[in-house]
Amino acid sequence: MKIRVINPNTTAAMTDTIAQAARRVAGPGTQIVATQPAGGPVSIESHFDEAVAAVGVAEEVMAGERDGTDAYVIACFGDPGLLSARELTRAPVIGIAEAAFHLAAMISTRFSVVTTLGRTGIIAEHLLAQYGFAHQCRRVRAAEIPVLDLEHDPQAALRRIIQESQRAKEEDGIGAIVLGCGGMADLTDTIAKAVGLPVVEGVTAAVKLAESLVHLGLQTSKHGDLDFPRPKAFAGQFRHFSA
Ligand code: 2AL
Repeated sequence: MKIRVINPNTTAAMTDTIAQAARRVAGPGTQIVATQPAGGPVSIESHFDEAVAAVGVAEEVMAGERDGTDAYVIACFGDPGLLSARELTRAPVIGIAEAAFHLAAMISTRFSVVTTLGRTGIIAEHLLAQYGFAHQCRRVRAAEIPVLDLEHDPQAALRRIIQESQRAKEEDGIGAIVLGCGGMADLTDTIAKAVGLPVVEGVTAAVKLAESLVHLGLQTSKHGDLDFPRPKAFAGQFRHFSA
């Protein structure tokens, strides 16, 4: 089975981190194809970044359709372009935030999210409400590190994430931590050991859920709103999306 893991930002080093985490958990029959859009923001830390990145995600799904892809993972914690990606394929498409929330809710009654910057917390809160997990999540916390610090200053970033996770354990009355960034995919075990709580990370969670859906023969429903978009003309820089 071929799973295309899309890093929605354009930082190749982060795509590598995500690819390694995905390959570590993938089953023996699974090929991980890790990609990133040709254009777009180097990191996703705002609603604007997300809006631009969502177009890149759609283009990566279109490329995956020409490449015989069995499932897709959107490896950014805002799940940018998740529903539009689902319209473009029959293959399952899984966002790392939704994957992490589902698994965290299966191993705890309450969890907290530890993400990068405080200003992106609202994105996770919107997703928790949209997906129906608002009640299980006690708090969305921020380590206050820019996303690219995970690549440029990983030791300092790790210290801040562990600090915030420890605070979550002491103050939030939770059973598990959810890591709120694709770039944290390699930190799960270290944080779990340091904090003494189960730590759920979305890239690995999404790969295992994608494998499960493919094994079960479950595909994205084309009955209703997730059907392929109605063919139409697109103008200007989006001409290539025209039917
Ligand atoms: C993210 C993420 O996962 N990748 C990225 O560029 N921005 N979201 C986040 N909350 O840090």
